[in-house]
Amino acid sequence: MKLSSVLLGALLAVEASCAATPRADDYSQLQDLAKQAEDIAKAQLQAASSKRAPAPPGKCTLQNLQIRREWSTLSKEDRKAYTDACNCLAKKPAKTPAGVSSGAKSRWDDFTATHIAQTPTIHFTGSFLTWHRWFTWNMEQALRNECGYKGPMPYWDWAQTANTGLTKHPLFDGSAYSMSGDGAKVQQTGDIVLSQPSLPDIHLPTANGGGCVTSGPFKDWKVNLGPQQLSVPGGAIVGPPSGNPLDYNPRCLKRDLTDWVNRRYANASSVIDTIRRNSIYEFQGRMQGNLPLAETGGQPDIGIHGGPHYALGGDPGRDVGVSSSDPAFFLHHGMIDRAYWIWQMLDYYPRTYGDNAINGTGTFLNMPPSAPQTLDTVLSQQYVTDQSFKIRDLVSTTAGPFCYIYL
Ligand SMILES: *[C@@H]1O[C@H](CO)[C@@H](O)[C@H](O)[C@H]1NC(C)=O
Ligand SMILES: *[C@@H]1O[C@H](CO)[C@@H](O)[C@H](O)[C@H]1NC(C)=O
Ligand SMILES: [Cu+2]
Repeated sequence: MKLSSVLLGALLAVEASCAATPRADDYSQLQDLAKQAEDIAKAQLQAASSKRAPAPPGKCTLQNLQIRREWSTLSKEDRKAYTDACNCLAKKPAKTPAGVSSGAKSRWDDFTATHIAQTPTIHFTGSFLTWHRWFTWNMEQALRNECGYKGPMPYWDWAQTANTGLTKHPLFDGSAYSMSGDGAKVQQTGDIVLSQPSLPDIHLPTANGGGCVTSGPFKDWKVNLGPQQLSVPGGAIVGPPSGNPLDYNPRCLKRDLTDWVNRRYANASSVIDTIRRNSIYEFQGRMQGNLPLAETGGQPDIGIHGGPHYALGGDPGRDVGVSSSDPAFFLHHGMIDRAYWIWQMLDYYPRTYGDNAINGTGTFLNMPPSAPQTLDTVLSQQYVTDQSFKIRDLVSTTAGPFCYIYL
């Protein structure tokens, strides 16, 4: 308590001194906030260990803390090790019973089947941030424990790709050290149209891809499940051919890397504007693009969560439930989790365990209406893992099962 108020005081002093000096651009503001978050997290771990009590087994310390890093800062070898592990996991047998999902053929598909099945109870709910934090961590653990990957989950910094252009960035340049690049150019006619109750429709342009990914580590990747609700050019929404998104429907990975969408919804200012929101309601609402228009400057928005999903484009990029079948999903959710972590660290206790820690019910936009979720709500990710956790155990990146921060 005492420590955090000292840190908060220091933080406010930093902010005050910033206001007096010329204003840094939004990207460097974002890096400054990340640095503050890092310092606060490390000071907390330092304080916890300075009691000199032997740490209980499994406890997060400065010694075993993992640091998650942005893709382009990894060595080529480390990038290759990551994509090799993804391809390995896509060859391991599924744990999901065929009676639950006949299309789940691999361990990777266990993740997507879980994400599809739970889509109505993990998006626009109280659990959105913690569920996806744990999901991303479960992928990191599967890559490490089942496929020999040694590093932490990398992340996609959309504020960078908004500047460089997606295909110009090492993440999506299509090389052997990327997450593969754009899809082949196919004819796409009409916009992508997104609808939400009580908000105007949003029209997104298409770009220069739309077809199968042609180079890099994932050129032979298979999307086995879905579509569930795939937005296609012209405004239609396409469902599964069999009627069940968990059925087997193998197809290539399609992308339509769309700089316009990345720049419009997930540039550095969008990230800053999200992190500067005070309440969890505004923070996660700004992130998912479901705040009332009065709170988004009169323009409907899809937020820093929706923006990069639709900037990936294609199939499954434009399909909420199946989106985790594009390997880039987990790097996107790494950055979502990084924004959540930075936001939490800037006012740690209230935003982690206190009255600003959770807001929302257990159903998509509260449809159908359901009870508010709390820190005692239990989350499951069967058949990704047999473990289940209370949300309370998933709110800190340095407690519960977790021990990581971001650079
Ligand atoms: C960057 O993000 C801000 C805030 O979301 C938005 O208003 C602005 O239009 C975006 N910039 C571009 C170039 O689209
Ligand atoms: C979330 O916060 C908003 C704004 O404070 C509030 O109106 C709403 O009732 C809260 N939702 C739940 C489920 O508590
Ligand atoms: Cu999701």
